[in-house]
Amino acid sequence: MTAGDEFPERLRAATSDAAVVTDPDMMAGYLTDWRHMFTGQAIAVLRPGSTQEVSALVRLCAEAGVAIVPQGGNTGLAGGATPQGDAPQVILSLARMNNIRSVDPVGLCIEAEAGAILQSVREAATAEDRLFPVSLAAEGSATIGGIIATNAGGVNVLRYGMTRDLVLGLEVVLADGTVIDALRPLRKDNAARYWKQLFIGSEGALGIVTAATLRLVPRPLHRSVALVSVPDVQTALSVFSHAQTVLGDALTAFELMEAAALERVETHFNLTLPVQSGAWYLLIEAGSTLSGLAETSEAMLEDVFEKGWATDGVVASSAGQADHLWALREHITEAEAKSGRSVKHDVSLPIAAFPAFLEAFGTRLPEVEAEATPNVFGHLGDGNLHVNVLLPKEADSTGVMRLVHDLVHAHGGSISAEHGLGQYRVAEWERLTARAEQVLLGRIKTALDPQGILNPGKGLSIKEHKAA
Ligand code: FAD
Ligand code: 2HG
Ligand code: ZN
Repeated sequence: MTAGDEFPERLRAATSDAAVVTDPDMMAGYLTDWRHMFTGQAIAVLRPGSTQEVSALVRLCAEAGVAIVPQGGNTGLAGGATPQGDAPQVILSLARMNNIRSVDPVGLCIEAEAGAILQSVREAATAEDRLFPVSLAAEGSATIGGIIATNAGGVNVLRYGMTRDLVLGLEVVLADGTVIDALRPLRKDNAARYWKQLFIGSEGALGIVTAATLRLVPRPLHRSVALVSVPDVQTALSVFSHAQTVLGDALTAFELMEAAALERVETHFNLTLPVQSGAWYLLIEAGSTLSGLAETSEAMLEDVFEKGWATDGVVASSAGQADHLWALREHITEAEAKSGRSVKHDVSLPIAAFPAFLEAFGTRLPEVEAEATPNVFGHLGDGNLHVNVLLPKEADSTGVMRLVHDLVHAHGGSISAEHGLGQYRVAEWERLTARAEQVLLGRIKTALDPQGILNPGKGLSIKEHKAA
């Protein structure tokens, strides 16, 4: 991997010493992903302090034909922020660009730089009695640029949509270094056509997000959180349907977890499950600015018990208890990581298809890998479950992944609901995505990044997808 020994010096000369890291020890943490599945190589880690520096660095990389791997908090679960292959490349970390520039509680928006930590943005909104709704277990490290580049979901999609639905304005640096500044906080802007949407969810393969104007919502003052156990997923869907009927727009989260997933949390963390005797558990949250929520939520849960759907349950009676119930849910990913090797499947399906899908999965998994252990949980209300599988060290993961993705395909679903393709799912995406769709995306890629220097080897940047 080389672009000439003097290349880092040229980058430094155009920016500053702080913006170009070449010390191997300082670079190490940027070269491996959160799951420790992928490790790549890079000439340098670039840490620009401003949009102008990002532009200058990208321009020099484009001239030298050096590929750029954008990186935010490095919490992605698909290896998208880790260099792939032998081509000369640099990591471009947005970490130093972490200012929250303004919060407008009347216009309901917040402007932040790409490296701003999601949790800080949520706290800045709360300080003005507003809510930035994207919430996920990695929010203490994930960045605004990262959630935009992955179109992150999280636990509030049911009510507020995915990150895409919350971006009003964007500032982006294109593959040739051009800066597009469109941080306008407008809710209605047909003059901008649709270009912003191209960058959201494109995993750093079309441009580098340097700042964004995000939509805020009024902060629900009343909150109700319950954990209930149900015997099966079909029953979970009955509870979901009833919760929607009774709570309507107030329903903000409807999460499903299998018992074994929570048992792993209890094993690895000091957290105790306050509900017993379920094969599956539901974490249900409702929020409202209006009073009367607690009564409505309790009435809904009483119905659920009367109908015989729930076997046990608890309603949080304090903010601390609510946080405890959420902690059980939010520690599943880390408990899985502590349990050994796993194959992750980030599946979305038409929601009614889940019972049949999971039954087929349960029957066929042992046929493919006798030692496999499922770890299923996720955002049932969004039609998105993480159908993860724990495997012994030596077992072959390809057959398991193919089984799950073939079932997803057969049930009309998607193999990446919220985590993205990264380098983890590219081959499967190519296998299962219609050629015409791949060529369409190749044309967009070629138009925006003709040299193919933005995040090669991840999703959109695959050479074969370039239009002939
Ligand atoms: P990174 O990991 O650094 O990068 C992710 C991708 O975005 C890469 O392709 C990278 O090249 C690109 N990128 C990063 N910054 C920029 C930029 N400024 N411009 C252009 N491209 C950029 N995800 C969910 O959707 N829902 C969840 O509920 C969820 N829960 C999680 C829980 C845990 C414990 C962990 C570890 C991860 C979870 N994730 C979840 C995945 C991850 O947190 C999200 O994908 C997050 O959006 C990544 O943000 P990041 O700043 O860490 O991005
Ligand atoms: C969640 O829903 C995240 O907690 C992570 O999307 C899922 O670990 C996973 O596979
Ligand atoms: Zn998730």
